[in-house]
Amino acid sequence: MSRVSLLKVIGLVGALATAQAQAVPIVDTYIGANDHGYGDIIGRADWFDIQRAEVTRDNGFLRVDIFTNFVGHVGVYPSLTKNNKGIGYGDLFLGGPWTPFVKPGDNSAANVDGHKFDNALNGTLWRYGLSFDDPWSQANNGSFTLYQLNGTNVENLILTEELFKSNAIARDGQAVHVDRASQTVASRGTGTWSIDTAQKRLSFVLDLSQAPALASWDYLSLHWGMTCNNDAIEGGVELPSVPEPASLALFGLGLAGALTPLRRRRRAG
Ligand SMILES: [Ca+2]
Ligand SMILES: [Ca+2]
Ligand SMILES: [Ca+2]
Repeated sequence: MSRVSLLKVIGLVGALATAQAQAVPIVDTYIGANDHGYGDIIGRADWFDIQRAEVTRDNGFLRVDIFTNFVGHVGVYPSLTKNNKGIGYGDLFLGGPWTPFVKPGDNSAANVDGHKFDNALNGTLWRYGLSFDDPWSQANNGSFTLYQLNGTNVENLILTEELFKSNAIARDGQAVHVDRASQTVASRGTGTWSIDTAQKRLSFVLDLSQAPALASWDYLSLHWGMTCNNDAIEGGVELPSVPEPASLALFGLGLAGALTPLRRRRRAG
């Protein structure tokens, strides 16, 4: 094999790694409880709609992009919230395989496809929370704390209704924040979030060395909503295992090693 074809092989390996690391999409078909009869969005679609998420795991990092009209609307409806800060960012919750609750005996699309009876008290167990250090930040970027969630959802989480006054209509029953005071949650590290106002995109980037389990899971489920969950997205993806840079380097070395005797033989001949 000539040097040129060796470069071709190495280039192909690189291309394969790049292809495997492409973003995996989740389209928002999730309704969840309690929708109070409104369906996907309670209230203003131009403030609350979530369209989709994209998950990328590559080079030891996990990136989750949420495409939502909520970008740029932190702080709306201050009078409806107990802390008078208005609607803020909910945390991003991650789990293994997605197992949303479906009410038996109801074949409606809202139940079967929209999971309109699913909330934080049933279905998927969330194992990690990417928890905003300031959920009401007006900045374009900031930090989150990564929490490992070791108890039940009820023990680990703050739910929608805990943040709102009794006259507010929100998607109550949904996961909003990690309960940082709970004995069942443990801080494991930090990461960064950012928004792109033009793209209406909220992005989370996490160094997976802080959560080795997340680096190896074949399936990943997620939940995100603003604090009222007037829209919420949930779903699961299958993430192809991506060769780590170290494995690729070893593979490259192996190829080079395998080729060396060929060159020597050729010279000797
Ligand atoms: Ca939704
Ligand atoms: Ca939506
Ligand atoms: Ca659930």
